[in-house]
Amino acid sequence: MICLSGCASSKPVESENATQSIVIGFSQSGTESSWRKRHTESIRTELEKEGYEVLYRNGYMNQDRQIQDIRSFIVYQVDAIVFTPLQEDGWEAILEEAAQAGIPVFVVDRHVSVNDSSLFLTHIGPSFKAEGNRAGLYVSNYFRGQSNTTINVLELTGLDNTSPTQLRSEGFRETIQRDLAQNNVTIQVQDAIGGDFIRRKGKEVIETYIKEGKMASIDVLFSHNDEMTIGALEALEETDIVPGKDLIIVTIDAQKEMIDNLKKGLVNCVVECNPEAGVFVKNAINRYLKRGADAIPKEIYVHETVFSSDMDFSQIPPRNY
Ligand code: GZL
Repeated sequence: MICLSGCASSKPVESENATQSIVIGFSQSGTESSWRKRHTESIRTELEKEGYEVLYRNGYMNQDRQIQDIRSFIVYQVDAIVFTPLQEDGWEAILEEAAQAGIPVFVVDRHVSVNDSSLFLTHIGPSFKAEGNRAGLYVSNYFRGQSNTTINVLELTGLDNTSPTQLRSEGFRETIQRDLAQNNVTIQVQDAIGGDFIRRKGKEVIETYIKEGKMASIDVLFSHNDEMTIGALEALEETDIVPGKDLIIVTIDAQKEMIDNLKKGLVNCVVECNPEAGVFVKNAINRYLKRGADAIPKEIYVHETVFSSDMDFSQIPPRNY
């Protein structure tokens, strides 16, 4: 049996050279973060190790370009399409073209919003809502010992119209107020401002917030990804705010640079978003080729965890991104 949980998979039953003829079209959304670059490398490496030919296209964070890339895979008559959508909507037409051509689509990382879910075979990726839950639980636990106070959160959100942004926000709001009512502690999101998952925009948002004299009232920064957090830390260097102490910082991805910041005490909690999707994608494609579409679940979650300043840092696995 081929696992779908990231374990090594057996090669398809056919002869070794059977996979030589298999061509996979891989449309990636962009290269905006170290996380995204590792995500790309993980998928390409695992599929090529399996003997598949991978046609890789970078969408440069442009949906029209991604649609053109997918159309080129259809014209080329690839055997399968691996697709990491930039945003949630606007994919119905091109996915119908792939379905008409009889080409299975494996959606990886962010979700697509389509009326007909048969237009893609499966979604392989993180549980973004769980990531938000973990961030919120850290914050509610951090302030558990306090009473009769209000904690203000500034949320630095990712790209609009994407499932990580939507679900991380939902998950965070679900858990920030956990078990605090009895101590009369209120944790509230004072502002949620978009930084598009990009370092430069994360820095600009915090610089503006500082200029407007609002940063002093903020107790917690919840940032949807490490790139924006790095930008925020750069902006804070121009103030007397001590990150990790005056300002509690919770961030998502767990890029190496951010784990280093955790160890230095510059941030307090780093929620892992696992970019190592390659093995999961490879196993799902192998299973499809060997046993058909019915053998593939609609959702395949990648495993991930959370790191914080009060843990034994030697337990943090090396970061490949
Ligand atoms: C989440 C992924 C996000 C990362 C960011 O799976 O879509 O996009 O958290 C990246 O680093 O930009």
